[in-house]
Amino acid sequence: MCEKCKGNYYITTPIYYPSANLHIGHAYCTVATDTMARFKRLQGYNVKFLTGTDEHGQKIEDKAKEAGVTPQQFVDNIVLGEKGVLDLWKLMNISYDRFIRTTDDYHVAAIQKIFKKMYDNGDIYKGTYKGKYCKPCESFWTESQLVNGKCPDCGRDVQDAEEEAYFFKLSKYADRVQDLLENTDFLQPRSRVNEMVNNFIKPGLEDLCVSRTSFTWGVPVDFDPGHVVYVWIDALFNYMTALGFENDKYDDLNNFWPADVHFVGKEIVRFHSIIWPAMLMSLDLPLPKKVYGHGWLNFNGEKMSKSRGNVVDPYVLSERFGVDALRFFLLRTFPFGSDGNFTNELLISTINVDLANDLGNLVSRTTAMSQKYFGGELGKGGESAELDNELKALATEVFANYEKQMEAFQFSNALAEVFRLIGRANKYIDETTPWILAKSEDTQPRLLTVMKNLCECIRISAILVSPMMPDSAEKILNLLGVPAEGRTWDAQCYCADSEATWKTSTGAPLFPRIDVEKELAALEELSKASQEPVVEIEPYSDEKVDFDTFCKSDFRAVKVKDCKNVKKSEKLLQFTLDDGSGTDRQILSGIAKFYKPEELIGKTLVAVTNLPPRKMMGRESCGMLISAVHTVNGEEKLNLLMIDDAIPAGAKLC
Ligand code: ME8
Repeated sequence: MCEKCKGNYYITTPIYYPSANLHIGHAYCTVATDTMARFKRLQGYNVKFLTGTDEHGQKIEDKAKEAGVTPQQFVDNIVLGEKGVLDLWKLMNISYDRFIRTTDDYHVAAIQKIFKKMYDNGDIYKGTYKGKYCKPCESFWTESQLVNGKCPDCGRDVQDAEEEAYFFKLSKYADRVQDLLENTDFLQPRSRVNEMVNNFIKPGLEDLCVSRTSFTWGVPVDFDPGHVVYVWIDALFNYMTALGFENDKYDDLNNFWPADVHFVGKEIVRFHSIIWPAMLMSLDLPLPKKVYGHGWLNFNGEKMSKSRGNVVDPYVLSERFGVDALRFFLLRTFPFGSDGNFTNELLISTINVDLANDLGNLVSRTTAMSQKYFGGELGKGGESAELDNELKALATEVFANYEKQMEAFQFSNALAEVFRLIGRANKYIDETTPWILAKSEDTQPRLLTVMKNLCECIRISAILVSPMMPDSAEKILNLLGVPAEGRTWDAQCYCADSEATWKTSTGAPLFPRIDVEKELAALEELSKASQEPVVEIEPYSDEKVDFDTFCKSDFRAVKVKDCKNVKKSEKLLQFTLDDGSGTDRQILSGIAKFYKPEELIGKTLVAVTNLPPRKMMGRESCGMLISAVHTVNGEEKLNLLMIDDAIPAGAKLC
């Protein structure tokens, strides 16, 4: 630990499955972890922020097979390829200190040693696995754990599984894990403790199957060929191998283990709060200080997935709104421990209200006035008033509350505090009316102090939002000309007295206001364009038609000699057709919505010619043209049946 540091701080995200479908929900946890890491660095901690990818397992093996590549090629492409995992974290400005891939050699070798150690100490033993397996979740379940016969985590079908396997003596640690959960702050938020104890521990913890033989894409058990280590054992130990546990690649265990916090999504709390501590207990290793189980982001009330279109694609969203605005939205809007409902309306209104109106306006009004009244140079001197003390007191209070909320991972509450100060500062402008103070020489000293107070409120707010919006905070501090020493955590004390000076400048609006209607329409279009179209066809008829009746229908090739719209009808087209008989045939068809008459002239179509003539809009129609009908995303589509022009008019179709 360096002398100036407050201490070491180790924080992790779950390591992601490199499937091609990373959406904004995946980015949520990593953005939150990044924010916490930046906050701790700001406070003066020596931070290690770990993220990475969880690359083994049957799911990956299957996907690679489908794609016709090796599993290693498959994961390499998704981790390192264009718009892959690494690109995404770059885009989202994720300041990780280390990135682990579970296919890294040092990790694989370490997992083999770890597995052997637990085998040697008797906590891993060989048996036969009989039960259910959920492939998408890579989870084993007993019959009693299933919900309506399906995987209790994802609700999908499970498969029967029976094979020789190694087991970890999870049951041996049930009491110790229960005690850890119930009697310490290990698992947060507290509501998750009951869920774990009541749903998993109290019904009886069974030993965990920790090896597989039915596929090969995993860490091989080196003392028993054919077995690969269960992917969750491999994945969970990443938190320690990335620090150098059982390998020489790194040497950070003494400084950073135990971890200060693992941030994880709620569906993987079970692995992190039951299996993970039990395995660490087996190896007599210190336990992480905390596991925090955050909620899920849903999209328009439904579980988020990339198949819902690219409106949940972080690339699309950050291109339209900016990375900082997106990061801010995720943290400001949804309490970290609960589920949240992501909607485009909410995203746009948060940007407009908080960022454009409140913060953006405060910065642009202040810097514009400082420029106008003082040429951007706020020198020494000034005149204070009672009102200033209120601002100062609020800034001090906000700072303390913010810190408390951040320590509890309550990012939305922490930001709400900052916006109390921003709102108060905007009101202070209205109360002090700088434009009136500017009119008289006598009120210049007061005007100077007002401007300095505003700059100070903005400086403090910018420091406090910097973990969430690093680039924007830097831009704001640059506009205020704040030197490096004024950007630190310790520079929080409110200082707008007569000695303070500022050199401000003006710039383009930081958060331009978004036209809600226009943007929503554009997003809707984008979403439609990116979604798999929903094609619907008419249901099949159960009613049978006898063969002889069907054969009576006279289908003929007909050539369009003329085609025109029928006056006063939006629907009808009037066709003059050559049907090979030497006399023109007239057919009316309600397809004007789908074709322009001139497009059809000369085409060879199919008509049923022996239907009784019908009158439509006073004109006779002798037959019916055949077309294909279906709907795409609820919209009716129609295509006339067009056949090869080489087929002569009148040819019978049978
Ligand atoms: O679980 N909202 O990987 P993963 C919020 N490899 N969080 C979401 C989300 C949403 N809509 N969708 C996904 C794994 N997540 C394992 C972890 S750790 C040793 C191994 C979160 O790629 C999810 O909750 O399926 C999880 O925390 C993370 O994204 C990675 O999910």
